[in-house]
Amino acid sequence: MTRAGFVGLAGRPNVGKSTLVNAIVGARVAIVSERPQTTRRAIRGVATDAEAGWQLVLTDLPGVQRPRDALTERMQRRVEHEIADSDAVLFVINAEQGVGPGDRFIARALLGAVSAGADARRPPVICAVNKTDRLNNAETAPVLAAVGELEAVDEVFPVSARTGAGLDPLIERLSELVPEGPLMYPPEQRSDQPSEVLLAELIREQVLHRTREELPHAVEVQVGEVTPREDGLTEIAAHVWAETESQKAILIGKGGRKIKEIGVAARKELEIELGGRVHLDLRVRVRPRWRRDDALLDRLGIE
Ligand SMILES: Nc1nc2c(ncn2[C@@H]2O[C@H](COP(=O)(O)OP(=O)(O)OP(=O)(O)O)[C@@H](O)[C@H]2O)c(=O)[nH]1
Ligand SMILES: [Mg+2]
Repeated sequence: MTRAGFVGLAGRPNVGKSTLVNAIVGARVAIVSERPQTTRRAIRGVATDAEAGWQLVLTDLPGVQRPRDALTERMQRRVEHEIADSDAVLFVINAEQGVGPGDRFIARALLGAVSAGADARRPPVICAVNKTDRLNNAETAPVLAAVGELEAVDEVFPVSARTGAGLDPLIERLSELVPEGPLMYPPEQRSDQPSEVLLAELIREQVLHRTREELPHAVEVQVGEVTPREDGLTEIAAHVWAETESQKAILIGKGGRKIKEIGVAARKELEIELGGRVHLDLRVRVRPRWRRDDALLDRLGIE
């Protein structure tokens, strides 16, 4: 009999949840950046060991924070739902920063969410103490001890999503925690995202790497036409939205330099993803207050 189930990610922004999901899945399903609040949508990453007979469906989620607008409110609601419906929770903490008030807040929320389920079933909370590559063993030990003190946490695993250290025992444990049942996705599938969403996210990742201050949060990318040509080149048209004219001007840059730089970098990533040459047409548009526009968030698939 195979085992298969859902693992919901929880943790403050920027602790490395998406990096960890990519590392466990073994493919890039979620974008990663040094900016907090990179992840906006719940993304399922699928890790399968067909030989051992298990499948983990990892739900990468936005970092938990105080909601500020329709976008962050949706992000928060989604997190609570996903966590309550999981077979196990993977709670990620940044080893470098140790256990802080934000982590305690999430730990309390997890205790509430996991015991408030209709059948009062409590999914186990496994804590990954991430970024251990930044610390030595003597520095890591007190963090592990502090995490062990959290009431919500059942088990603790020190890991580095970046180097892969500590991942095998964590994955093995998670595979034991999901229930017996048939695999939910074909073994070769890595994610449930529609292709245009992943492509748009790869473009947004390059915007995040190349902009500062309020811009990373104000930008959204939508991929429109994707046209494979006979000669093997794929034409991709995408809109990059900013919220104000001044943000638009920064995105475009002097003489169009900034958007060109973003376009060149994004094209390379899209070519890796699609395994062929890409022509990318990026248009910058202003869309005032898109983060507060419920109808638009629906269309963008941010539920
Ligand atoms: N040194 C080190 N850096 C890491 C590790 N894991 C993630 N990072 C870095 O931490 C930053 C945040 O990583 P993300 O995976 O985007 O974090 P997240 O928790 O998904 O963030 P949000 O989506 O904003 O909630 C990036 O710059 C990563 O490269 C790790 O194990 N070691
Ligand atoms: Mg993320």
